[in-house]
Amino acid sequence: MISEAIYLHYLDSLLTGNKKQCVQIVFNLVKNNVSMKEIYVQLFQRSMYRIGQMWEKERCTIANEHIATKITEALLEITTSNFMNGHHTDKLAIITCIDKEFHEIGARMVTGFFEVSGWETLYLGSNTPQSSIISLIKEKKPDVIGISNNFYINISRLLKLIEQIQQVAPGLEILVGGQALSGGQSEILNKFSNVRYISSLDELEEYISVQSSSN
Ligand code: B12
Repeated sequence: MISEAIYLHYLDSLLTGNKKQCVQIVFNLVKNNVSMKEIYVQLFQRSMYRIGQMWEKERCTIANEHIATKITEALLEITTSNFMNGHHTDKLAIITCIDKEFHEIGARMVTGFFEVSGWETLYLGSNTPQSSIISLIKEKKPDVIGISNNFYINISRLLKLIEQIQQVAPGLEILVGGQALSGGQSEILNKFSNVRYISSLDELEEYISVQSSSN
């Protein structure tokens, strides 16, 4: 559990662009055996959601948000590397955002969970054209594909991508996450087989643990 004082110190450092202070706060948490999930959710996710609210109310600038995003992305890489433990499975996860989806921090977190569980991962990040995702699936034949969709405008692109994936790789398990489908919207995925909406990192952790122990 990350205390309110640490969170507020981190948020303030993020908003003032004090990367060194942010790094120090995260290093101290890692040293004190705080879990990767707690750092991801209680520090990175919470602060970025807060910055989203502030941005909406014009209580911070786009520049503040961009700086915070860049610091968070750097810290995500550093933090995840700290939790790698040499564990290895032969399973492959491809994690991507859909075409025209620019929010990639959630997808990076999801990749981090697969990485520390020993999976091979291919992380494509934001704004990936549908045709490239399809080619990669055909070439790499992953065990699972994770798709991130945060901006509601992109839901139709998500549905088209799922339809195409199911044509080229009928049995492939598809995980979908992100804020566009939170709050009950994920029901539109019920018509697809092999598609699972994952609403939290707790649920993702559970999924990976079950899959990692199966052949
Ligand atoms: C940073 C940011 C940006 C950055 C993104 C940069 C980057 N490199 O990622 C930039 C500047 C590009 C941006 C652009 C825009 N943004 Co913006 N952005 C944000 C902000 C502040 C933070 C996003 C973030 O990193 N969150 C933290 C991560 C960790 O959370 P997450 O993505 O939800 O991920 C978690 C879960 O959802 C889940 N998950 C996510 N993906 C997946 C995938 C799988 C497979 C699984 C299992 C789980 C999973 O796991 C994660 C961990 O728990 C949010 C505020 C918010 N509430 O998030 C707004 C927000 C997402 N943006 C918003 C908007 C409206 C926009 C713009 C339209 C603004 C504009 N007018 O241009 C554009 C849209 C661009 C586009 N086409 O995508 C809205 C979206 C509303 C909606 N739901 O549609 C938000 C909510 C802001 C708001 N309050 O209105 N944005």
